Amino acid sequence: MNADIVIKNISQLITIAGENRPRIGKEMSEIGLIENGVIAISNDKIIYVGQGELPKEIKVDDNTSIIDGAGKTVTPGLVDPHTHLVHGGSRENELEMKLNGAKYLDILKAGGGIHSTVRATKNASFQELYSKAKNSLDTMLEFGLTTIEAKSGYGLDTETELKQLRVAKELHKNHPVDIVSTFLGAHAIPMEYKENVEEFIDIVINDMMPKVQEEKLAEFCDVFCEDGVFTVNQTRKILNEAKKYGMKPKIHADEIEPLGGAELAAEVQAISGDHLVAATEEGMKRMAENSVIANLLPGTSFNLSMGKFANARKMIEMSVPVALSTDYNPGSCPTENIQLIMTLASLRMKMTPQEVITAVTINAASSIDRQNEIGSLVKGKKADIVIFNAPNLSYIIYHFGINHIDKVIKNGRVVVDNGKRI
Ligand code: IZC
Ligand code: ZN
Repeated sequence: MNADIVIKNISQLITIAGENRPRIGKEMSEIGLIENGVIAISNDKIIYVGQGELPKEIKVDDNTSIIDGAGKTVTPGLVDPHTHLVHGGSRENELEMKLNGAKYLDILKAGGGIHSTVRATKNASFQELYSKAKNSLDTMLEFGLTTIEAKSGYGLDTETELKQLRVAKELHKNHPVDIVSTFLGAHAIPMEYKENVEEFIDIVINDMMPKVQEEKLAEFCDVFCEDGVFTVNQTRKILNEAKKYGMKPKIHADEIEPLGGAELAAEVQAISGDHLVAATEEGMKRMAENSVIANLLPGTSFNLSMGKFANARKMIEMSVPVALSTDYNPGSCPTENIQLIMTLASLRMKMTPQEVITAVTINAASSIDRQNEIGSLVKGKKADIVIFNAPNLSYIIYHFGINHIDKVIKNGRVVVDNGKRI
C-alpha cells in the first residue's frame, strides 16, 4: 500500500492503543508509548503504526511526504467534548465584578452572565456568529484540537437555538475541525419565565426538540442542572424527553453546588456528567457503576477562582473514566487553549501526564461517541494526528501557557504547519 505521509524517527509516539472504549483506573496510564516511532497515512486513514523502519508492504514513492519526527512528540488529534463554541459578544465586563467579589451565580441571577450572551447571540446574524466561531475554531485547531463538541444554549428561544445549531452544522461541513452538536436549550431560565419555569420547559420539549430533530441538528442534549437554574427533577424530565427525540443525555452536573447531578447522570445513563467539582462520593460511585464519563473542566475552576477543582484522583481511583475539556465559553472559561487545560489538570487535579493525554484523546472521544473513529493512533482509524515541538509528553504539560504545536494533520492532510493554520 502506498503512503501519502510518513512521520518517522518520532521521539515519543503516543498511540493510546487498546480497545475503543473509555479507559478507567490504571488503564488511563497505559498510553502505548513507542520510542523511535513511525506512522504512515494513506488518504484519510492510518495504515501503519510501529517502531523504527516501515515494513516492505508500505510503499514510499516521490509523492510521499516524509516528516522527520526527531525531537517531537506525536499524539492522536486532541478532542474537546465540551464547548460553547457558537455565541455572540464577550463578557470582559464581568472581570472587575468578579474581582470585587461578585459570584458567577449572582451575576446570572441579576440578569447578566448567560443572559448577557443570550442578548448578544439573539442580536447577531448567522454570518456574524459563523465568523466569530470560525476564528475560535482556527485557534482550537492551532492548539491541536481536531474534533470538538459544540452546544447551543444562548438562544433560549426556538429561533436562536436553531440558528446556533445551524452555524455549528455549517462549520462542521466547511472547517477541518469536526463538530459534534449538543442541544442545550435548558441552559438558563429566561428572565421573562422566572416565575413560570414549567412553561419554558414545555417550550424546550415541545417546540425546540421536534425542530432540532427534524433538521438533525444535535446528537446530544445537555441541561445546566444547578442551584437557581434547573433542578434535578426538571433536568430528569427534559433529558427523558430528549431521549425520545433520539438525543443522548449529557449534564452540567454539580458544577457549583452538590445537587445530585452526578447521581442523575448515572440514573438517566448520560454519556457524560460534566464539571463535577461538587460531586459526592456516592455520585461518583454510581457514575462508575453506569460507565458515565466524568468530563472535567479545570479551566472553569481556575477562571471563576472557585478555590476548588473536581476530585479527579478519587474518580480515577473509583474507576470513573475521566475526560477533559476547555468548556470554551464567553463567561466561565474564555479560552480555546486545550494545552493550558492539560497543565491545570495535572497541577491542580494531580493527574499524571499519561492520565491527561488519555483524558483528551480516547476518553474525550468516547464522551461524544466517536471512540471507534478517533482518539487513538491505530491502523484503520482516521488520520487525525498532532506533532508537538516537545521531546516528551511531560514537557508539553510542564512548559505551560504557550502553544507547543508544530503540525496538525486532519483527515490525512497537514492543516497546521509551524503552529499556524495553512
Ligand atoms: O456562558 O456562563 N456554566 N454555562 C454553565 C456556562 C458556564 C457558560 C456561560
Ligand atoms: Zn458548559
